[in-house]
Amino acid sequence: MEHLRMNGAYWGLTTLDLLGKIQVVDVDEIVSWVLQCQHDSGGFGGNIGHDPHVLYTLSAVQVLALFNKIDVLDVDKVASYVAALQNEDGSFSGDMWGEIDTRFSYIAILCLALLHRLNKINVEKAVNYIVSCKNHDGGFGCTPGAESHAGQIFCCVGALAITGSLHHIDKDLLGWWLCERQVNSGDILIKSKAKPGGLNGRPEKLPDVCYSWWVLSSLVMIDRVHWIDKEKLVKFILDCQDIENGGISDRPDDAVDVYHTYFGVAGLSLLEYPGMKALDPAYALPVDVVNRIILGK
Ligand code: GRG
Ligand code: ZN
Repeated sequence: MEHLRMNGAYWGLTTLDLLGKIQVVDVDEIVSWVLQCQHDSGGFGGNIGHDPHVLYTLSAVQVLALFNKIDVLDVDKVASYVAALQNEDGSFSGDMWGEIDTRFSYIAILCLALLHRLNKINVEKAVNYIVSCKNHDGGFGCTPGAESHAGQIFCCVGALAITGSLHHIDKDLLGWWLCERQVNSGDILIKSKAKPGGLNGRPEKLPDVCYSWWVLSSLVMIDRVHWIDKEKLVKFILDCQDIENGGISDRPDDAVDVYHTYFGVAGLSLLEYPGMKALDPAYALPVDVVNRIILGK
């Protein structure tokens, strides 16, 4: 996991914050480590000495946002790094090597929104590119014509939500595709040895706890979360917790990891499970953090 330690920091620390336990960590130590991962270009690597990429740049900004420490950054420098990744057709590359993906569109838009620098990119072109990745089933893929996948749908819906462009979505069509991700019966359920109620990422795939975030947050953003059985999903997530060490796995009885622990807790938060903070479905940060940064509250 060394190369994606910055993502791991975002997953672990946001989980702690949702559980009301963020005070157990040493803020100065974390902020100092985050800054050591920054390059002269303004972008961040996944760890000290690793190449910069927009994926880790967003996680770095999100970690600093959790601690109300965005002001340790040269905001314009970070924003320039992100903005320079926009291509002529409105799409975004992930880094200097040029891979294009709607994940990077979402990441760039979210990162710039958190830095109050959306004016540095062509938002209209960015939105048009995302819309060009919309499929006939109502979902979105990573590039135009690519298969709909719940992870990409989250990115595209999130980016459209942040830019006030959700009118480009056919909410009933997409809501139908998304709610069909709940696996309640059939061969897939037998294969996964899981109880009904978990969500998968596309048709005929196994249910997995992380889709409790990718699918559910999308359903919340398009106001169709009541189209799935929330109680069954809560049971599925809780069934994936290792009650001895506390972590959550992708499916019952698998090994736990910090990624699935975060997205399990994030799903429970969206499901209004008692005892956790609310998470913003588009900004992927606790609602109080988003209110402080975006609304200045
Ligand atoms: C700030 C929350 C946040 C995210 C940043 C990185 C990113 C933006 C979004 C990633 C979206 C995405 C593509 C998620 C899917 C991840 C995943 C489980 C991929 C596995 O895909 P397959 O096809 O697995 O290997 P399945 O489940 O289909 O078998
Ligand atoms: Zn997963």
